[in-house]
Amino acid sequence: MLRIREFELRAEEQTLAGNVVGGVHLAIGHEAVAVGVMKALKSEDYVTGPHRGHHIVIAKGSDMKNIMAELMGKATGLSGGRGGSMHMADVETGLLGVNGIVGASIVVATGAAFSAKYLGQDRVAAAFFGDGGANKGQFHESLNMASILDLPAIYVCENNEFAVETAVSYSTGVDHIAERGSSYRIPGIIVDGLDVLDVYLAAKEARLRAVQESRPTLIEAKTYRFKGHSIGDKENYRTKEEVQERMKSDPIFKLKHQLEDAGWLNEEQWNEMKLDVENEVAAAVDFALRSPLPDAATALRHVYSKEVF
Ligand SMILES: Cc1ncc(C[n+]2csc(CCOP(=O)(O)OP(=O)(O)O)c2C)c(N)n1
Repeated sequence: MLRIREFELRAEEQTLAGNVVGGVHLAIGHEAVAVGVMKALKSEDYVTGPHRGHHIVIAKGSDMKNIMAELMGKATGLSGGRGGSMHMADVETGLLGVNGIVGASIVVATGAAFSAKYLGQDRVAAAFFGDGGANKGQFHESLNMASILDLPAIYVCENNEFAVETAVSYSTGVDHIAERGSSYRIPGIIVDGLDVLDVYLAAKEARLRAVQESRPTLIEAKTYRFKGHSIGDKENYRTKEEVQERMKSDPIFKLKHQLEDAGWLNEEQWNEMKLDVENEVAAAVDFALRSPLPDAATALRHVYSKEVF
């Protein structure tokens, strides 16, 4: 979670310095959701995510150097510098892509779960998406399909209370998105998305259900977006005081205190860990800044599945 937090802070800095191309949506406040779910998954499991996805890509195991380079549109980026912050994929780690199209992550993971079942593979597919994504047709179509076909899928809604400027209480016809699981005979589980252990336990149970019963699960992780929708958001739809208040539930400090109370972490170890993380992310920024842009002659590559140029 510290690695994600540090990455996001440096990504924000690099964006404001003009070194990043395209829109950037920070996941500060979402760290526990990605880490809790990924800890419960196996490395061979498939994962998809939405436009706000750096935390998912990092937690699934991609190298931060390539993630930062992708943000800067560099040839060494995870998607060769062509996708940017919102379109990263890493076949090596099972990340089938974060996606700028709201709702798209849900259908891709449903297809991946179908493939795993069809091929008789012992793997599951998890889709991350926001509360806004849960109001798209793809969400309902996917949950219905996963239910009738008994797919090993895990649907993880990161409910951060807003879709751009629209509050979930205004846009959503249920009190809890998890309730929607019952429309499709899918268990809908609410977890504290600011508590990594709560997320982990629910995800572990969901993976067991997927593997042993080939049945899907809907997890609604209640979290909060500590930064604007994207960098540059004026945040006129909420007050600074509200954000300050909610930041008291920072998931990283919650875990830090739990570890300290258990006697498993002291100040020295904490500082050492922070320093390691700062060095790792500084090296990623340096790598990205020094990397070349893609060769213009390759601009039309990857446009078609068959190389035609
Ligand atoms: C199909 C589609 N419609 C609209 C948009 C514009 N858009 C980008 S992010 C976003 C809100 C998404 O909200 P949510 O799913 O709650 O995720 P969050 O940004 O809160 O993480 C919208 C409407 C889009 N990218 N794709």
